[in-house]
Amino acid sequence: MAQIEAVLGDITEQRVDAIVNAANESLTGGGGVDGAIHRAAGPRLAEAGAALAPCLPGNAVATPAFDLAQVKHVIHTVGPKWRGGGQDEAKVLASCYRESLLVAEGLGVRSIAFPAISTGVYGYPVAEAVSVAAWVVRSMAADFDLIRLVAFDPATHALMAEAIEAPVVERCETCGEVGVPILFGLPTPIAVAAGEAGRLKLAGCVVHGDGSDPQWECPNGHQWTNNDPDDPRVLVAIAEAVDA
Ligand code: AR6
Repeated sequence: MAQIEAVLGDITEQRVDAIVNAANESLTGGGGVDGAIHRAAGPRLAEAGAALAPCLPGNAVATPAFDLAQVKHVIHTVGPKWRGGGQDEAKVLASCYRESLLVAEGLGVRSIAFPAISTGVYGYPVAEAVSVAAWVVRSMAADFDLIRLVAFDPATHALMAEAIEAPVVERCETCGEVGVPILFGLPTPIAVAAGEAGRLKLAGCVVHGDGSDPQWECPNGHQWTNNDPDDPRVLVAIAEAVDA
């Protein structure tokens, strides 16, 4: 299970296997953190990026880190532009973190640092953005040694520190009680113990996988789903229930 931390600093100064770049679709550089990474990595980064472009919002691709000697890989992802929140911005942003971690995993990366994707030029409200970031990295922490969220200003840093510690609280819409996550499939002995202790609900092996499966159950037996089969909060809740 990775250590997850929030630090205040410059992403180009992190000593990790991979850093993530908040890029644009051209992958040839830009302003903000993208500009800083391209300046530090040198002109070969833009050449390597151009060969892989375009990278659509929510996707991620890797290049070498070139002149950034303390880092092996730069993983480029393109965040969503904020358009008020009704254009699937949260899903695209979650995808940026998920896809970057999947690319990293494929490269054998054990430690990785992320900037606050989309919170600069792309205008995503910082509190909401770092909350999405924290849920996704927490849901995928098992595959890494270190996941670091790097803030460039103290306010973002404070929000990141809060988000990585935030408890999962999911309330039943029917009765208001706090729900526990539902785990499908054959449970491990530890999951059976967590189920017996009431920290999660064990369900059967019949899964539809189309978003209709319930994800939460309250003490009064109400079950519900938020219609997002990839909701990282469910995965975090299950991991924490089993780990407790
Ligand atoms: N280290 C860590 N974080 C940084 C650094 C740094 N050196 N510099 C800036 N930040 P932004 P976006 C923070 O605008 O919103 C580019 O032009 C910054 O304070 O870099 O995803 C691309 O080419 C903010 O919190 O990225 C795209 O066109 C965060 O990084 C567009 O901007 C993200 O700000 C992408 O916009």
